[in-house]
Amino acid sequence: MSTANQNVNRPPTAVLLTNMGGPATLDDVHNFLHNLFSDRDLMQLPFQNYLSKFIAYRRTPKIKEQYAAIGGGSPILHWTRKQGQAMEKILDKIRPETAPHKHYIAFRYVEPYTSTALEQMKADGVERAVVFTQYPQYSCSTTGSSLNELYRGVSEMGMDKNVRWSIIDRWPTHPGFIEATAKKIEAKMAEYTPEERETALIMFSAHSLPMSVVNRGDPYPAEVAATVDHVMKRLDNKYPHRLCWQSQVGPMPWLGPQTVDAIRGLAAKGQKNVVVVPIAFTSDHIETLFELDHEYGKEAKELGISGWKRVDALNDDETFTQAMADIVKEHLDKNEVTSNQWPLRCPDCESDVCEETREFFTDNKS
Ligand code: GF9
Repeated sequence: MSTANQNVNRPPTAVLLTNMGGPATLDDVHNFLHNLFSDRDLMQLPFQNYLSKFIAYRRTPKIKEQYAAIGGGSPILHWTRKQGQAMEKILDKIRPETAPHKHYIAFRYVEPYTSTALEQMKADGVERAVVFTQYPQYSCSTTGSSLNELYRGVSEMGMDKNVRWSIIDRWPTHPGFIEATAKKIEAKMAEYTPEERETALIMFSAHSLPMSVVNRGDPYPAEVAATVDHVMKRLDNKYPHRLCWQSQVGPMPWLGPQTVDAIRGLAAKGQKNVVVVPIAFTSDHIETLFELDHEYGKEAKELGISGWKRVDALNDDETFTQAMADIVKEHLDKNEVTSNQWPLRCPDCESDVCEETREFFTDNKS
């Protein structure tokens, strides 16, 4: 095969999967939290070097208990590797021009850190890299933070000159992602009797944001709503639905309605059958496995929501890994550098890094 032969000595086309990451073991919880509260792209605290240590130290016991309850650690690395391996196999088939494709993983708060991924790419002699955020919807607190960290790492390691970079910065309505999500919902609905299904409603639940971030102009709430709208269209709007926001912490105002309040309100109105859909994360994580299953699931059942069900995360779902490969192929086919949304900073953004990161990933013409 001539195509295969031509590609033997070529360095791989890198597909860099970025996400926040989670503590793989209970011993990793403190470091994970310390890194999270040290992230100045996520939050600015007074005396952050000291306060981040203090907050992490104070919160570690409770978070450790939660991870203990879901099997002793976060499965995100396990699932991301599976997704990456499946994706690269499909990509080699559907896009032989850029084969071989190799996935790398850059987590923001645990190993493999961005610097680790960049070292691996350097060792492999990578010359072309596609950054593929694993958050479907863009938020400055998630994808924004990962890309700022990547920009810093690329500059420090001198990988700005000899690597051609492009980014897939969001994919909230990609048809493959919508299809995979809709299928997971249908599979859950099939567990009801026809009578139960008739009165079921869908509650989409996404991680909330502080209102200060929303009001700065963060695009995440609108992009999550766009995902929800596309999924509901795909389901022919067969069920009533609501979008709710979970996991808020601390005293400041967050985007609502809160998932837990919606559960209480619906229970009070006599709702029995509720299918909750985690919509902003593609693999199992503490917010679904602990918060939705253990905490809210328990409360919902106690309040009379006897038909409480949680839709499975996409994990290694084949429709989804095919969608991942399609997203990268379409990006490469279009010779895209960024989405059209990427260069526009939040109307109220005052971060210098956000400006530099945007310049870097925009000027770097493919
Ligand atoms: C988020 C997804 C996951 C300070 C709290 C003390 C801030 C924050 C988040 C979470 C969005 C989508 C996570 C802050 C400031 N955020 N948590 N943002 N965002 N805590 O901006 Cl999938």
